[in-house]
Amino acid sequence: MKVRAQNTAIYVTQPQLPPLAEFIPYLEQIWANKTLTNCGPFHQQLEQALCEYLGVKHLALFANGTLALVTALQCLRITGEVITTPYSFVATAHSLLWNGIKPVFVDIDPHSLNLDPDRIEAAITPQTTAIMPVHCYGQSCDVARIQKIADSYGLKVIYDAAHAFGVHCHGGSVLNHGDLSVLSFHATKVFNTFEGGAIVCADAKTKQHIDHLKNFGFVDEVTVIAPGINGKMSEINAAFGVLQLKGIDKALDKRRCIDARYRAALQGVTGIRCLDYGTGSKPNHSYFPILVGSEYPLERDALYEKLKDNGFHGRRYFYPLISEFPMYRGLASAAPANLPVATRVAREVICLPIYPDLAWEQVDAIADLIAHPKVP
Ligand code: T4K
Repeated sequence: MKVRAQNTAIYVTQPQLPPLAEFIPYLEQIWANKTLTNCGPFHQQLEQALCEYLGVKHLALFANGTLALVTALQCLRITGEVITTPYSFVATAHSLLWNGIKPVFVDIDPHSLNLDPDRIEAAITPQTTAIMPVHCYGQSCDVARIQKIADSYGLKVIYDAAHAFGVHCHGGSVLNHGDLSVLSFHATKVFNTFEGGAIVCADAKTKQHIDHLKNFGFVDEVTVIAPGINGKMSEINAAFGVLQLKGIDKALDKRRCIDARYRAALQGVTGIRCLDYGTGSKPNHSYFPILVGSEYPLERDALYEKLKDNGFHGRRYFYPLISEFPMYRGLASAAPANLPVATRVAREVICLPIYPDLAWEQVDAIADLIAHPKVP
């Protein structure tokens, strides 16, 4: 049976959009008060609402996650070398280069696909000032072990939590670990504000400093304390976020159900591995990665193309590895021999479509194509 997605292609994700009519009153408010940006009422409302929803003390909104990462590094005055993962979106390492910092790539754990704590210490040098792990696919890192290593070497920890909206571990928000955590609210994310991001921090003084840094360094009309950037989120984005937050639990629940349905259908398919979130953590099902091993009858790329031929556009996040891009591949830590697990996983992964509006028939059709590959 050739299973073509009904007329339109199915992509790896699709933004969650409330009915347009529900957004109109928010726009009317913006039009009425004429505050379009620079931390207006919706900006303040969204910061407050997100702190409550996520269970964090302080959160500073940004125009996108990349600017938030760049600013987080500025906030903690990070210099020298930073240990990070090659298995992420390129923005993780780019934020280091934008700050003149040298990324040092460390391999990932084969189960969580996050930075492997067992390998961090060997990469620490006198120039190391921080660790920047990623909660990849919303799977929480081994935050306890990473913190222990950071504490014994006097390093800062900045989590790239772009995928980790609403994720819990050790009984609370994963965003409360490390010195700072950075979220992305891009259109492709679990919670989106079209474009957007945030830095989560634990104290009011740091939050105030971040607020200055995202507004050119201005403290008042005539005082600039640092070479800050324009990282502010506009009122339209913030208003959309306030509205979007109302439907977030429902959206997360649908994702959880899709994840479970894929898992059940793919269980026992030789050569296909689904990521195991383990017990004790609450994931957000932002992605549904499968690893296509050598026992599967098709190569990863053949399966990827087969899905595409049937209208299902998965994505090979994160292939190529960051360390394979031209601006990184010359680093000693970028050598494939230093990153055997990440190198293998990047060649095995396909992220399957997952988003709240994905129909059950599509989930079943995708799983069916994978479970019953017709080998030529
Ligand atoms: N750190 C990590 C670990 C990240 O994953 C990211 C971003 C960042 C930092 C940086 O955060 P931001 O500065 O972006 O806030 C996408 C996103 O652009 C990027 O935000 C995301 N990670 C990355 C993993 O994925 P692309 O180039 O793969 O997106 P694109 O345009 O191909 O979209 C994927 C699919 O989504 C499309 O095939 C169709 C669908 N789509 C996309 C958009 C933009 C829609 O249906 N509507 C849309 O508006 O990078």
